Amino acid sequence: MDGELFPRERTLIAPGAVHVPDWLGAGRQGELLAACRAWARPPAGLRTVRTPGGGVMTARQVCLGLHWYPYGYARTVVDGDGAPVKPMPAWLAELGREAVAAAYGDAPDPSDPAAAYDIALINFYDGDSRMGMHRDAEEKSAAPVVSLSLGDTCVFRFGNTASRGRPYRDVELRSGDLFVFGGASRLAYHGVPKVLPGTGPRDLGLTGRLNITLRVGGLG
Ligand SMILES: O=C(O)CCC(=O)C(=O)O
Repeated sequence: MDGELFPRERTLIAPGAVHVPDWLGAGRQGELLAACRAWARPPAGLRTVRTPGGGVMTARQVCLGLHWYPYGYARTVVDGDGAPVKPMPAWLAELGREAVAAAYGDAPDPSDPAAAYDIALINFYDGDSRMGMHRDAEEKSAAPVVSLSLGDTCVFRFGNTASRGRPYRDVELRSGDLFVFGGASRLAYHGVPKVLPGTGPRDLGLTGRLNITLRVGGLG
């Protein structure tokens, strides 16, 4: 947001969980948004996700590298049009590596330094979309999850590894913010209880919110 009295600070939210405000500049956000628009097109484009229990996720999703569905990974959109998942671009994998370095700074992630980011989940929130508390537990790698936000601000709820309930912390994620969670927090429950409509940067040209999470699958 323009006109902030004090710059927002990089903050350790929980052990291994770091919020880096304004990590992506306006130019980088615009490039990512253009890429998301291309990825969202069919085949293997943006889809509505249904859970085995009959639930429907209000945030729509598109995947790169490997296709996530509740609750596993596949090479094709097994719960959609059946098309092969789009590839994970090398530049996006590199952005994941840079994000981890930015978040952890002088204390590099010890989980798997050679791990390459090979999966992206892109979530699109419009209207009243939100995401319930869940863990990212289908990966076989302990490498940190990298989360990038574009567009409208959201309340990101970051909890504990034992349950969906308290203790948790609510963090405001704005366009360009980075959030990385690894180490002791890699399997923490997290979710998005609220998106604040109309709060994104006007120049970006996005109505709603996009979140890009980068993960290391370790799935061979
Ligand atoms: O939209 C977000 O910030 C969170 C997304 C998320 O939790 C996920 O993709 O697993």
